[in-house]
Amino acid sequence: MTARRLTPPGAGAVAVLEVTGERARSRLAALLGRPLPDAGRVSLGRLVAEGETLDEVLVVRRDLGAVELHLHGSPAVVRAALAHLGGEAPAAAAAPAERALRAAHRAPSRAGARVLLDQAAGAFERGIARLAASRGAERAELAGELLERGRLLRPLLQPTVVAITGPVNAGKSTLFNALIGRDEALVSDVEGTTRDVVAGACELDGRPLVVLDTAGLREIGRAEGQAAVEAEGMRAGERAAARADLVVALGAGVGAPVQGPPVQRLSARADERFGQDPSRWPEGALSACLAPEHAREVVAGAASAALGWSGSGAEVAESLAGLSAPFEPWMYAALEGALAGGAAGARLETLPAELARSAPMLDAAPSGR
Ligand SMILES: Nc1nc2c(ncn2[C@@H]2O[C@H](COP(=O)(O)OP(=O)(O)OP(=O)(O)O)[C@@H](O)[C@H]2O)c(=O)[nH]1
Ligand SMILES: [Mg+2]
Repeated sequence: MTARRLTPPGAGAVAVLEVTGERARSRLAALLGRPLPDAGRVSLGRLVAEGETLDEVLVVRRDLGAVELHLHGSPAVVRAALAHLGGEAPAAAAAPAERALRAAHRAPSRAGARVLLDQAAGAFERGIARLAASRGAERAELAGELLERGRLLRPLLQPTVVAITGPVNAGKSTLFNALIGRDEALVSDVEGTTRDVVAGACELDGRPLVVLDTAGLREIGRAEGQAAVEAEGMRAGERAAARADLVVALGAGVGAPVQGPPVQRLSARADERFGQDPSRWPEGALSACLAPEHAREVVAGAASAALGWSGSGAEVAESLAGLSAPFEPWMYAALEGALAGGAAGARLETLPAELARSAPMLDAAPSGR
């Protein structure tokens, strides 16, 4: 019997261990002093070892056969439980359905979790079986469909990094706060308020984002003292923007255009120039102060245009319901590689086996921690 953590190392409200191996169920039942619940059921129990109660736990028998123990999330309790459960298992290779289930546990969006749960429930395997049963041009077509679904799914599983740039006082931090829904970045009418790159997570139209607020750009004279600090902040902002998936540039461009990611120019503080009624503002104008919800919509529209998104995350999940979709980055690369060789290519021949292979969990905790 061994156990492996399904939750990340460290303290938390709960820690979930998956218990597997020889006689795991009977030995676990002995530690709990009662039979395990039936498959698909949950029960409350006490984990007792050598007469000492380690924790009150939820025992979950998953349909896939594994048993989960949901402990309280103290690292000391988890260490003691692991010691009595046969130690921590090294990360084992898992089939795609199992990996999809694990990925669903930590999916950054509801829509993404929904598609992953479908993959865990058999959609992925059905798609691979169809692929395996096909030949030549038909297989290339099926692989093309899989790749297209992967492209739709990816922004639901991997946050899109959006950097907000522009001159000082453009309203970047105000927009940042409106997007993440909290007043986290400092806002003031002092030019050069933001120095560090500030990151915040949010969902926009059901897609997960990481938004970066950056230092405002302006010409500064001699780079000494405070000015040197501000100049360093501007450079940090430019580096962050160059690595982002999308740059939202507020106001007329000051400084060089960013290399790399697509840039959408929007005009902030629209109330000051166009009045109080958002329906009268030109396209791309926003006021995160006066109309934060409208500002979120404007950014969502800009992101969709630049990144080729169509529909909301929930609509994408709906369109993929019950269909197989690749969900790990290497799967997209495998599909692209196989398709690049054409319908008669050797990689298309081996593609079904390649996609169906077992692989380690991406988030496996290093053993010994
Ligand atoms: N009227 C109006 N004022 C705004 C709007 N957005 C921001 N402001 C004001 O503009 C000033 C600057 O806003 P910030 O969000 O701090 O601007 P910033 O671009 O982050 O500035 P730096 O960090 O200095 O580069 C503050 O006084 C805000 O209250 C808006 O939509 N309408
Ligand atoms: Mg700012």
